[in-house]
Amino acid sequence: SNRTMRLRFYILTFVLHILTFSGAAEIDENGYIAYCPCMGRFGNQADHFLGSLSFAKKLNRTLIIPPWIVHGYRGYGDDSFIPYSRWFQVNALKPYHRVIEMKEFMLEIAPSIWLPEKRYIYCHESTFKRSEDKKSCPAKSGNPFGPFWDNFKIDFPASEGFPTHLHFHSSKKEWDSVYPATSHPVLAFMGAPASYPVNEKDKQLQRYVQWTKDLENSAGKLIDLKLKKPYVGIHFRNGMDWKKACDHVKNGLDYPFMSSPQCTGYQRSTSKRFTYEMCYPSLNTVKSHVLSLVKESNSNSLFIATDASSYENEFNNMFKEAGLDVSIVKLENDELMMDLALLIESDRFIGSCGSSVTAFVSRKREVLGRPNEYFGASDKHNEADRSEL
Ligand SMILES: Nc1nc2c(ncn2[C@@H]2O[C@H](COP(=O)(O)OP(=O)(O)OP(=O)(O)O)[C@@H](O)[C@H]2O)c(=O)[nH]1
Ligand SMILES: *[C@@H]1O[C@H](CO)[C@@H](O)[C@H](O)[C@H]1NC(C)=O
Repeated sequence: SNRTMRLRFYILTFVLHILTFSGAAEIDENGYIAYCPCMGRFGNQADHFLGSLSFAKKLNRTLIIPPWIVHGYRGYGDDSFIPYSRWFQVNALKPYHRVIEMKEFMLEIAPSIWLPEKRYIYCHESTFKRSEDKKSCPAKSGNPFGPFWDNFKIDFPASEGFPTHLHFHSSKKEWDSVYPATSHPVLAFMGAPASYPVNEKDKQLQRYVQWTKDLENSAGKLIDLKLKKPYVGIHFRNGMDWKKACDHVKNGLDYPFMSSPQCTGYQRSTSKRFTYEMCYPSLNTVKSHVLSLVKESNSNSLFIATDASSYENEFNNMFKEAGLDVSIVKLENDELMMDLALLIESDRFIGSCGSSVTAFVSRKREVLGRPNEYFGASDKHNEADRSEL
């Protein structure tokens, strides 16, 4: 009947529509880069992401964007791999380079160019000795290595040990001569093809890391609701793990320690010494710095983000003694993304030299032309009197 004909026609058009538009994932003849963000928590993974993006651009291969690995209390369950697009816009990366999220790659591209039996994992030959059979990359041994690839049902039947002369700093030409895209369409690495902390030249790539509209809107609403502008944002680390890490710096260091180059400088010849006060500033140093910045910027609120104690009472007392009416805001729930967003939006910012969470904030502020300061890094606020702790 006429009706069935029409229905058939609609179904056919619908199917054609799907075929034409869902097949948006075109195959990149130049190949792909995949990696596990297997080192550290969010801040470290963000440093590695920028470096990997830069590496993919150098090789002119599409970067397969891995999910963030969230180290929750429940181990590595399904909710431990957060797609990049949950928090950030994938499209905002595209003006810089070609990218595809890992889930999409596995669904749309892998079936044509990365069949299960062709999934090689690439690592330095010297890494082989860490594997059980001494001739493969131990890509899936331990956490989060195994669970990460398992989450995408990826196994590696074979390993490619790359020669010692080849490393992440090698040129495109060198990489292409060892691994041409035609025979090696997907270079999958055990860890990020990048360094931590991120190279100085790649810091500016943070401009392409943009919140989703949803997250940006929520942050905006929260600022309108809770903060009185202008406001100072501070980030400090004072959990036990941080204190322990800083014990390695008791007497200061002349080489990079975690994210220290963000405040000591990247050039070895001109960089400042990384002191214990920069790593684990005393409460007095923190208070003195905050007070003077709040005064200097006529701020009405102080936003505090931290992994442990916020010293809210101490700050309240300090402002009261100084005769200042400054409201103190911190988020009650453990909301790292919202903390980051509110720190980025703050009028003035003081962070922790060694922290990669601070580094995420300060890089973004830098490309936005906003000022950054660091606890313990400016002599005028250092009051290394630790009696209050
Ligand atoms: N909610 C919240 N969590 C934080 C904050 N600062 C640190 N954290 C937590 O602590 C983790 C810090 O680990 P990283 O992201 O690796 O950053 P890092 O400061 O370099 O610390 P390390 O891992 O110890 O080197 C984050 O992933 C958060 O879980 C904060 O201001 N707010
Ligand atoms: C990189 O790849 C793109 C897409 O295939 C191509 O248009 C471009 O010319 C390549 N650039 C270089 C420098 O090879």
